[in-house]
Amino acid sequence: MDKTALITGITGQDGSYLADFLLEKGYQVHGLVRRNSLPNTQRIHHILNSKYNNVKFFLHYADIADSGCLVRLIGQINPDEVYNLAAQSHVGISFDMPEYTAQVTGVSTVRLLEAVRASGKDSRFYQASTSELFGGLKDTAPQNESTPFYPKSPYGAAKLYSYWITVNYRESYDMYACNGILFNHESPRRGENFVTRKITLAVANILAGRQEKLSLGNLDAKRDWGFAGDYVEGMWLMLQQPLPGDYVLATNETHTVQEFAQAAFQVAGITLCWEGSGINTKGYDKQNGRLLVDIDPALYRPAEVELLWGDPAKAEHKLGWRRNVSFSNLVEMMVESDIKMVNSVK
Ligand code: NAP
Ligand code: G4F
Repeated sequence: MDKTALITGITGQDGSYLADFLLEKGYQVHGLVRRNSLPNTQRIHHILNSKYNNVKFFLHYADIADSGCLVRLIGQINPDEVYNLAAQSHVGISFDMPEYTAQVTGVSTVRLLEAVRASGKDSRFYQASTSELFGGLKDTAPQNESTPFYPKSPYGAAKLYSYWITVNYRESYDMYACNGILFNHESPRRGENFVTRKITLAVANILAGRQEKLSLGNLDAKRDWGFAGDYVEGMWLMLQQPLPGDYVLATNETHTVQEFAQAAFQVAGITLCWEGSGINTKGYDKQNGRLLVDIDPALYRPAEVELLWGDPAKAEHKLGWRRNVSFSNLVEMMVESDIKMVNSVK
């Protein structure tokens, strides 16, 4: 019989790729969608218009902060696998909404775990943990499953609770529950206010004459950026093992925000040359001297994670997981997709 999966956060970047992946594998996929005043299903539009809709693909209105609907949904669907991807996932915004982030990104995980436990079914549980857990460690890199945690934001602190409550339910109730400690992963479906997508969209808009320049915050932060499509396979692999565990997924490479911007403009044929440092940094088009990148100090965070660089050796050895898309291919994929998208809008 086909397996059944429930995905919270199905309308997000990862949820949409995971739904594609599981449907391809023959799963029946259920997604939890929250009510919005405008449709929030753009990333799964292609599935809603496919042969899968209402046959193998079902959406349910619910909210991860509402225990009643979680208990009801798990009871109705009886999933073999539950992927908990829903979150207020923006680190910068978590400083503006710390209590809300604690509720949605932290406490909601125990709501869902309790709903699974109350159902009495042996659903396998995936928790979307994050490299932000390592946040404040400057000298420990690359980071792996044994690296100590030191979150640097309300988002990181909320995810720390989710990480440990997942481990706690595994140990206390013998649940098959896993944490995927995922380093940054991006794609053409990435939200527009994360730095990679903000950059690739700006390149496309500048090229089309629709934007004058790009303003960024901290250019020196380093991130380990992979492709989201590769990472959803790792989530699934974690739930197919004889025993549950916690795994880092990463590329084992790190790049600064400035390097990402340089590479993205280069895909569009623009070489940036840089002047100044810190908040006075400016990026000019080498060919004509036009100012294309500057710094908006308001985009700096109250506390910054300077270095993320992950070691995925455990996932590679135990799960057989590999990333397929390189840094340069990722940048190229995102810029090209945004150029196509911007050009298609009249
Ligand atoms: P995303 O694009 O921001 O998607 C978040 C999803 O959560 C969206 O579907 C969103 O719904 C949903 N959501 C938010 N609040 C909700 C609520 N109260 N009730 C129900 N659904 C709610 O994030 P992502 O990049 O796909 O990341 C997926 C998960 O992995 C998140 O938990 C994130 O924190 C974690 N993570 C991401 C990365 C990364 O680099 N992408 C790395 C490590 C961990 P709407 O569409 O309605 O907003
Ligand atoms: O793209 P970001 O907002 O991603 P961040 O903070 O690393 O968080 C993402 O990855 C985490 C995994 O490590 C996830 F858990 C989390 O859910 C999310 O998906 O920022 C990346 C870096 C930061 O250092 C930020 O300060 O870019 C810097 N940055 C510089 N200018 C900017 C900007 N970030 C944003 N969002 N916007 C800017 O203009």
